[in-house]
Amino acid sequence: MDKLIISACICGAEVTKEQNPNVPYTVEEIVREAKSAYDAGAALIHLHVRWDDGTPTQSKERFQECVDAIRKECPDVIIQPSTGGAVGMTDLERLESTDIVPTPEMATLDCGTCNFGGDEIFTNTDTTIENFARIMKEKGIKPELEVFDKGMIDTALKVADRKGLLVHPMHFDFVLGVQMTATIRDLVFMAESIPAGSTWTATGLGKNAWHIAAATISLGGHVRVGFEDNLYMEKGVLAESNGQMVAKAVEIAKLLGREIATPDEAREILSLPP
Ligand code: KMH
Ligand code: ZN
Repeated sequence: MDKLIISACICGAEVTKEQNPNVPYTVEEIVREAKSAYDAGAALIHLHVRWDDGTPTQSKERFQECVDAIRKECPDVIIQPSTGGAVGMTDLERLESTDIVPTPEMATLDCGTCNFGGDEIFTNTDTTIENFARIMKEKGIKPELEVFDKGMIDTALKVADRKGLLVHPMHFDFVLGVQMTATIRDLVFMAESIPAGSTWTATGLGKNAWHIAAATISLGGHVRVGFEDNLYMEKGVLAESNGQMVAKAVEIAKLLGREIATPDEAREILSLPP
């Protein structure tokens, strides 16, 4: 089994300080959270950014500022900007995060449209997916294929892979508990539904975070934890930092006998250039 890559989704676009005061908004807070995750064992930071008042943004300038500041504290960490942004953003806005310098090693590529709670719809048409895949391929960015259910794996293959827009091996992130239930049966179903040779990460939203992490570590997948997906260490106990959640994932891995990948080991596992 490969060493375990821990991704930290430190900020997100939806969670707020009202829900957990440790959710970062400012550049300083985002760097604090990235460093806490990195110091605890995260090899990869999945990055959204905010304006100081908490409003999510895909501003290229804000991404550049945050990435430059994170880089000073976490010199070798893999930084993976979101191209999902927040519900309602245009495709052009969302792609701004890929325009930073140097070009990011990875970025997310969301592979379908889904309900996002209440009246919110996170829209990713086939045209959007194809365009994002083409742009990432042209720029040499490895997409993390965000899939919220099995149909999105099929969509990624139909819309992008069959047109030669995805470089193999592919990397998927299973986001369970938004559109699809977060059961172990579903996790195994997802892991068995991706093309042979692909790598995968999984995350369980909210109360699903920890059983999905434990099962994923056992199955040989990689794990994503952080404020974007979950604000609690356990029922009723708010997380103090992303680092605290990464440390819990490290502890589970240790109990299960799985070693943790450094950023450079993660690059090798994900077939990223060294
Ligand atoms: N905030 C969601 C609308 C991604 O980062 O690519 C989209 C999202 C997925 O978080
Ligand atoms: Zn995200």
